[in-house]
Amino acid sequence: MEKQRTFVMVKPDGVQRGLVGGIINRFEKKGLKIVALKMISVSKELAERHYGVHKGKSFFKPTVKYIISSPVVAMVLEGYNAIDLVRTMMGKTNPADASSGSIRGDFGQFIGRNIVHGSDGSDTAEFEIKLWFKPEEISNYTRIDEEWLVE
Ligand code: IDP
Ligand code: MG
Repeated sequence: MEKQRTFVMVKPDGVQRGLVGGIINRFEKKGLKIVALKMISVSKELAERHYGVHKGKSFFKPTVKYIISSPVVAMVLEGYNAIDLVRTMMGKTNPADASSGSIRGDFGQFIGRNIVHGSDGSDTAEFEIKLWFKPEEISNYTRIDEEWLVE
């Protein structure tokens, strides 16, 4: 398994519904390491760049409006297979189709209020980490439980 970094965001509905701690706790308990973390009120420009691949689609404008509607909590998580692992833990895009036990499956009901974002591949992760964080906002450190996490 490859060590990776991925960009994760608790979206405005997650912040407003008091789900930030519970969501971060799931990732921490799984063994993912937080290497960057901040709350941001997102500008329209940043939201449009983040969702740039969806420009022109019917949900682009409403999604940008959603992301800028209230602060978000942005983070970089590190771990083995972190990109796919976070996607699995988030569940399918539409919470109505997401499995119970996943974040979207447990906490959401509507596709346009799906609580959490995670990068969908290594190129996307690199792009999104650079877009949301300055290099000095990312910490390189060893967690004391790392040797007990890995086989
Ligand atoms: P993902 O977040 O699971 O990667 P994408 O297909 O990349 O899903 O869509 C990005 C985001 O746009 C979704 O998380 C959701 O917030 C929003 N979105 C996608 N499709 C729809 C839709 O059909 N209606 C409303 N919002 C949507
Ligand atoms: Mg996506």
